[in-house]
This record gives sequence, structure tokens and C-alpha cells, in this order.
Amino acid sequence: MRGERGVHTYREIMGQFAAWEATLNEVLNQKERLKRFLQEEEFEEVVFTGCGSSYYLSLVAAAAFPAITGVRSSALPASEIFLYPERSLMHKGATLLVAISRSGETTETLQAVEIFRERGGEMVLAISCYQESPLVKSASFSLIAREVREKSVVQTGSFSSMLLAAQLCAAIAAGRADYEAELRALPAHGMRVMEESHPFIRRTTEDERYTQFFFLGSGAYYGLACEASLKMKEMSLSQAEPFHSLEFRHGPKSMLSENSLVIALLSDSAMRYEEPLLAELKGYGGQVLVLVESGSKDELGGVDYVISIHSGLSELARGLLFMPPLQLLGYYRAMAKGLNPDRPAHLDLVVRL
Ligand code: F1P
Repeated sequence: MRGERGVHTYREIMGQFAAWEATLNEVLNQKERLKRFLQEEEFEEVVFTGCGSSYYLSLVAAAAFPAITGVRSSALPASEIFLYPERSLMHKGATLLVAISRSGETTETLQAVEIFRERGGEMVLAISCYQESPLVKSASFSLIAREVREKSVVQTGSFSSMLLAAQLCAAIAAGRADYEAELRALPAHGMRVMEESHPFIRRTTEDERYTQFFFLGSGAYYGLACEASLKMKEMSLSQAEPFHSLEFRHGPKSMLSENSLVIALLSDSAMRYEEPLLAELKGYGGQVLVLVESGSKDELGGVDYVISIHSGLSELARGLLFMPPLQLLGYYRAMAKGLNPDRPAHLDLVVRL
């Protein structure tokens, strides 16, 4: 599969808004069936699992699900579930396992489902892009982002579309029509945010001074920071690390230099604490880029760059809008370094053990 560098990744990043629209229709068409499935068994907790990007998606979903549904949730890499089942699956019978995998073929995720069932677990919800995959075949119910057929090894539109499916699932489980309406508005907002931020992202990422990237987020935005950091790593082979925002003070800030770009995803809940942190980081020589609902550089502690998304949506609905610009950040850094973001070094489309 040769060709121009990055064509697939670029197409998949830019095409994801149509995929979101299709995913919304796909899930909402099954709303009544999904509701019945979720009401079949009284589950007391939800465990989200996956590998790589799909694990980071699990982190976002597990942080958002309790806030929407009131049900306790956690996220674990699939390998941790099958290696340490006694610690990971403590509430036999009362757990909903949500297994997430673009391919539906990743061995660790399949093994996590197997061990869950062996230990008496019954409810498995699969979120994937492929109906005919082994994961979907083994699940009790599935949500498929079937428009997504990525050719790039790196997950972009698949991540955001499957995350949207997970968020819709929370809205449906809780009967939250208000949250569902917010999610329906995302494709239009996504396209607008992308149009507004694209030239800026391209310019910033071509700046060769930046060799080190730190991604900060708290709550549900931490998983997004992890995924954005992984995009930067995989595509551009740059040093990139995610942190819970306030954890950055506890050691990692020592690594800041004039070659660092800190990318902070600000949330309403944590902003009061995150703003002073950004002002502090400015003093250590790095540059700071903030993604936020709205705010100016001065209002945000004198940071260097701001992407304001002006969505009018709640914190948990709007997080998804940060992802396309953050994916582009990795893409353009890779292009500027002469790399091919479609095919990261040593990485395969599916990891089979
Ligand atoms: C998980 C994953 C991807 C990554 C690469 C290797 O895949 O880690 O996130 O981009 O393709 O596998 P999946 O289980 O979501 O298909």
C-alpha cells in the first residue's frame, strides 16, 4: 500500500464528521432495542475495556458514564483484565462489560471478553467498526460505526465515532434527551471548529522548535489528552506525554524547556485550578496552547495560543470537538518531519498475540 504520504490519515480525519452523522443514525435507529438490552439485567457497574486508542476511549467513557447515568464505571486495558481477572472483575454478574475495538480482532480484547464470561459475566456490549468481527459475534449487543473503514494504521475517525456511540449509549441508558440532543449537534460543530482551527494548527506544528509535547486534561478530558498524545507519538515519532492536569506540577514540569509545547484541554470543572497552573508553566520557558470553550490568551493566564470552540454545549458533550484539531496536530508534525502518518514505525493495524 504505497502512495502519497498521509493521504489516508488526512482523509479519515477530515471525513470523520460524516462518520459521526452516520453513527448517530445507526445508534439512534436501535434506541429501543438498546434500552431493552440495558434494562434486561440490573447492572451495578460498567467496566470499559480496549487496547491502545480503544483503551483511551474507555478512559473517557468511564469518566463520563457515571456523570450521565449515576452508574459506577471504570476503565482497564484489556490485558489487565485477562491477566488479573480477580482484581478487575470483582462484581460477578452485576457488571456490564463494554469492549471497544476498531477492528474487533485484537487478541487481548477478545481474551478479556472470554475471561469475563468464564467468571459468570453475562452482559457484553461491543463497540466496533466491523459487524462481522469476532468481538461483535461474541457480544450480547453491539454498536457499530460502520461508515468507518480506516486504511491508516492510526485511529482517528474510528476513535471519535466509537466515542460518540459510547456517549449516546450513556444518554439512552439514562433517558437523557437533553444530552442526546447535544450529541446530535456535534457533526455541525465539528466541521466548524475544524475550519476555524485548521490553518493555525498547521502553522504551529510546522514550527521546528517544538520537539517535546505534553498533553494535559482532567476528568473525562484526561483520556482525550492520552489519545492526542498517542497520535503525536505514533504519527510523528515525537516525544509526547499525557498527564492529569494538576499532576504536571508533581515532577513532570521539570522537563519543560524552550522546545516544549504544552497542550491543555481546559474543563469547566477544573478550570479554576488549571488556569494558575498554566500561568506557572509559562514561567518555565515552554509555550502553551489551550483548547477551551471560550477565553482569550490574557484571560487564560497569558498563554501563547488559544483554540476556543464556542459550542454552547456541556463539558461532557463538547470534549469530542477537541479531537479533530488534536489529530491534525500529530498529522502535520509528521508531515513536517518527512514521515508517513499512515504507517507508523513498527505498528500493525491489528495486534494479534
Ligand atoms: C487497538 C490498537 C489501535 C492502534 C493499532 C494497534 O486496535 O492499539 O489503537 O491504532 O491499530 O491496535 P483495536 O482493538 O481498536 O482494533
